Amino acid sequence: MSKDYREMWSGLDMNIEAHDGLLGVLTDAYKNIYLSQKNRPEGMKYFDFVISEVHGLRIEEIVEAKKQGRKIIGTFCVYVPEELILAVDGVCIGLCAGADVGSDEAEKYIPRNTCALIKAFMGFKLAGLCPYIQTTDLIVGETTCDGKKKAYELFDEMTNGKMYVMEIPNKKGEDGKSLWKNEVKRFAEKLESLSGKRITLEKLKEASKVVNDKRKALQRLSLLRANDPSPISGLDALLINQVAFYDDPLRFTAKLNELCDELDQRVKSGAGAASKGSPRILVSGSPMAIPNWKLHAITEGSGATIVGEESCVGERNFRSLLDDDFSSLDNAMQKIADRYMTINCACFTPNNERLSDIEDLAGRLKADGIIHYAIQFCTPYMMEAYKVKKVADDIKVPFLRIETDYSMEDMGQLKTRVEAFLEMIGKGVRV
Ligand code: BJ8
Repeated sequence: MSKDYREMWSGLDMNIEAHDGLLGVLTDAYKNIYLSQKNRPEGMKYFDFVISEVHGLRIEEIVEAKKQGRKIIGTFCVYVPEELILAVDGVCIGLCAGADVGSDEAEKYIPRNTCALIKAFMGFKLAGLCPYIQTTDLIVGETTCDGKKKAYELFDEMTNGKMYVMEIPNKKGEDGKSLWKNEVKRFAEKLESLSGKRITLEKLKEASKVVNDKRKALQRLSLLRANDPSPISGLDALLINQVAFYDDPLRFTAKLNELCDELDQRVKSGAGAASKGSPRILVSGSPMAIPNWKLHAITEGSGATIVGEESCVGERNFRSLLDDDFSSLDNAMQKIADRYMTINCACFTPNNERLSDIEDLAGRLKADGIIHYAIQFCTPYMMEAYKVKKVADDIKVPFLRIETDYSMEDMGQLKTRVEAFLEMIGKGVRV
């Protein structure tokens, strides 16, 4: 970190000693997993810097924004419309956590067999380790999986009433869509009353451009990964997708486009993260919040390249743009509601669109294998793995199903399974 931020963290009521310990562990993990990679693009230096300052400079910026009267809105789901937050000049921050921290504390409130993502966001709060949660004015939850829904009730207590929950339907029929449009409007009103600012058509158009530009840059990165060799490792691409939830959106988009310019050149010269012809893997399933790099580290450490993530920290976040040609505010709310309904989360039933997405993506990225990743106890994605396997069988792409948590205990076992899978792909054996 560029300077000592302890005073700022104390002001945010964090546990400084435990936080120092966490930063030490994360710095070592980052060195081992990220900085040891070979042939990284120069443009990754920016993202390395962002990570080195993820609890430092970025928090300082957010604290400053707060002093200027901007509202800080924390979210846990890509269903929460970022455009609305930006339209009231708010700062939108993803709060999902990807490290096994504070689980013991979390388990005093929630069952042991809760998914690691939920345990982690609670654990980070209870252990006083997340400066983002501490800066928020509002934390937006959603009625997606049962674990999250019930956890938000407890999180509301833990954060002294900061929670606001959007109702997301379970089905995408006409009733569900109309419920969702009302929820989008209700959220817009909530943001207006919180910030004291009106959402005008002009503001919404500006905000939509910012978010669409970010999505376009992420789409550009995704398309570049379709090359053989991919000009960037899956680990680096995953990191960029994770940083997309924290960084200032304008700066993020500019830096990502700069990186993509460099990747264009790498494609022309045939430079890649791994050698041409190495196995290309599509990962599909539960989201991987920062610093959950486990599966990518194992898979790429075994000689494959991860070329895409059918995940909310990945394609589901940026796949569709918002049609921002609004004719009125009501029309804008409709278009926002429609755009978010195109996200194909396993919390919906049925969710066959996700299967088509996976088929399309596997084809476009020329995937040699699909690894289905579910966080242990994430029932929606664990259940859908069966149907995803059927798709993989239909398109004759080898399939591996993995369920794991954030601990490192099963690293050896996972590595053995992934290596065996890659070996089979290499031999052309169906699994
Ligand atoms: S749109 S995937 S971001 S809900 S891993 S907490 S599902 S038990 S995160 Fe998600 Fe929105 Fe859907 Fe995407 Fe529950 Fe599963 Fe845990 Fe999960």
